[in-house]
Amino acid sequence: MSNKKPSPKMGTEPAIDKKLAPQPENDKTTQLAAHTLDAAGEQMRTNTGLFINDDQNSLKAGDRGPTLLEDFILREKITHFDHERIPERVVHARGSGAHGVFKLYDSLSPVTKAAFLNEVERETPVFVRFSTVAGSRGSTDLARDVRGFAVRFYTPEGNFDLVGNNMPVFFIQDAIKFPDLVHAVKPEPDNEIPQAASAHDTFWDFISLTPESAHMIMWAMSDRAIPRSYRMMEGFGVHTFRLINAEGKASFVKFHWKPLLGVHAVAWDEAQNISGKDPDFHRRDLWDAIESGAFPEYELGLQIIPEEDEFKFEFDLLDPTKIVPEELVPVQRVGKLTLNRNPDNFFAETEQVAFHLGHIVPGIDFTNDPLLQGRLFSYTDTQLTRLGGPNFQEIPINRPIVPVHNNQRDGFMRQIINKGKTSYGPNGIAANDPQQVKEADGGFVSYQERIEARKIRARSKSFFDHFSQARLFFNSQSDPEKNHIVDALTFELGKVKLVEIRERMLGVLVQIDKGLATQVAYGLGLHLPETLPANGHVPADGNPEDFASIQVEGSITVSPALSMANTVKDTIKSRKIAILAADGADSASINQIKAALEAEGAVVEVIAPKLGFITAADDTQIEVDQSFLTAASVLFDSVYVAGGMNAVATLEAEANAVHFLNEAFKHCKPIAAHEDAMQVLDATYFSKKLPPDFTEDTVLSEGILVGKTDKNFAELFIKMIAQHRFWEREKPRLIPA
Ligand code: HDE
Repeated sequence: MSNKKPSPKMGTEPAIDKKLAPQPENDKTTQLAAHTLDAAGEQMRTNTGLFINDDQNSLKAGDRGPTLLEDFILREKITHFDHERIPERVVHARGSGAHGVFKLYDSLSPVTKAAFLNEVERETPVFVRFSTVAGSRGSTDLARDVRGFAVRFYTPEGNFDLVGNNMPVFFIQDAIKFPDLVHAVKPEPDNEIPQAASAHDTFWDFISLTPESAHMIMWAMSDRAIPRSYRMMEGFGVHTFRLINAEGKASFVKFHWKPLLGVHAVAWDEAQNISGKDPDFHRRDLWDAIESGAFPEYELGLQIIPEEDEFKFEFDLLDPTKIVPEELVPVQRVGKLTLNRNPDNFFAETEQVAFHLGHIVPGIDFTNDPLLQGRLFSYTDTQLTRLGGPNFQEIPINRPIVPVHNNQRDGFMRQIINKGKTSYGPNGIAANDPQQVKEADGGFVSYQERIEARKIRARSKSFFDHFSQARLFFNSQSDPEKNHIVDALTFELGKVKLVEIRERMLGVLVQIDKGLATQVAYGLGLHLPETLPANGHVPADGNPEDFASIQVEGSITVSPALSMANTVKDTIKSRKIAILAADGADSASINQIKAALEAEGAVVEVIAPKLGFITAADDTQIEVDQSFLTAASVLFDSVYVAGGMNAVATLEAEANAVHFLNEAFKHCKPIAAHEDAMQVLDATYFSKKLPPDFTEDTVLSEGILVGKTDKNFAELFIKMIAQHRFWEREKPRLIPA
């Protein structure tokens, strides 16, 4: 294999920024380089190393005759092609990966002995895969869905995988229900419809009979399920884990990832549009950001709970349908993850990476969360089918950065050549090598939890409060966020064909919030039901009353940390802004606004009726990035309309430009225009809703700015973009979906 360092290459699609950022190396990427090939300047060979003279014509008996079986070059090429596909992941099939590094702020040795959480000077290599859950590999990125947020740390003590989601709770409390949940959400088995969507009968049938899903349903129907970017979503380990320090003292822990760009979403109508305009939207966004040097950053957050506080809360720490509100246990930010390198090869890295929440290191351990316990079995098991056998840990992306010695041998596609006669222990022939490792020297020892129990199939009564945190989540949302939840539920249940499922679901919602249930019922043309749905986890010989949901008085009723309205809104870094222009545009103001936005790290594209260049009023040439045909407002965060008499006349008459603005308004995006461009805004449907003036107050509440493009204008525009969206605009419910 060649050791040539692969040079980062641009994708075939235009990148956000044409300058390539340096793609840093770390211990893992250096290890991968030994397995990486670059064909630049090389000659073609068969897999056995033979130089190939003709790769374009098969071997025939005469140029019009039959192809000969003898043609081993043809056979090799076709055979390899025939077997290129592997099964996609049974869930989380659609995903995107990136390399990066994790740096700790301060040693966490008081709570954990994990080396990568103790040594401040260490840069731990990381590989991350973001994903949707329900869709196939080729499905849209913008489905309403949970996002996977799987992080592998290549530590000196082996791989630690934090296989989380962008929502802190889950639909079910026990792993035994996972196949049911996934069968219900996946396309229906008779006709394989719908793809990457939960808006269908089987999903809501299951959910309406599974009240433990109520809290997760609130998250899944919120805007968290349609993120603006993988770079703008939180991550959560979901389960309660354990940290263990060098003295053997354990604490409970919840893992969080906090994105430095804040948590932002798109609108549902926008999501549906993006699915058509650019179904790779999130994948492209991540790739382009890393290529251009706008490296995604997240802080690792820990909620640490002393072991003695296990029973201090009104919920059970082992219940994965519950959060520990940040107001009860603050999230301490302990280090930073930076994604700074795109993979060289999607299949070799992103597709073949095999995460497993069972990949832990000394200093981290599990709890008895029954969802967690079932996952411990599933992740290795699924790789045996997906990656074809027990040697998947030898695939370069899966290897730890430390050498592996043990007595496991053989199996399909074994890569390592183990020397010596012994593959067993104890052995005398090889001095009992490889040796077991003492705990004091880093050998892993499971946490010695004391357990005294009877073997029973049951669920703890402490898991039966299904609604108070669902209510906490709903109550903590801003008004626009609440409206979005109502709309999402009305949409999803509106797609359900069986009325009894809709009714049953209203019976769940009414237990969360009567106002919410009433609004959804209105949209569905139904009345709130008198009877509540049965609880799906009653065993065949169980008494339903023993399994009825219980209501617990929560110690807090509102948690500001749960609302995206309270997220970071002080940056426009990597936001995409469209400048609508045409021949005759005012170049000075375009250049000024472009420079001001780019200085803040935004990505600006000029969009015009055709590609090439526009000739500005002063006869200078301005390069066009996209034409109205290929661009779409849903692919941008904000829009500026250029001035210049002729340009404005063209844009006013250009249906695509007016549509661009109408859509940007509908999706609550900041809109700015040169004062000469007022007539373009007059052509939009929102012209009647333009604020009477463009003072700082109206601009920052309405998200529309028209004026002379000077320094003040640019500053205000930047503040507007940092706000992300002006959801209040939807309030009078006048915006069409
Ligand atoms: Fe997973 N999950 N899961 N899951 N999960 C998989 O493993 C499973 C759960 C999560 O980017 C599979 O390698 C069970 C919760 C992510 O490669 C599989 C249960 C959370 C990914 C599997 C859960 C997750 C997976 C499919 C219920 C958030 C993608 C392919 C007990 C904490 C990882 C694979 C990647 C993938 C099983 C529930 C996160 C089948 C049985 C809760 C991010 O093993």
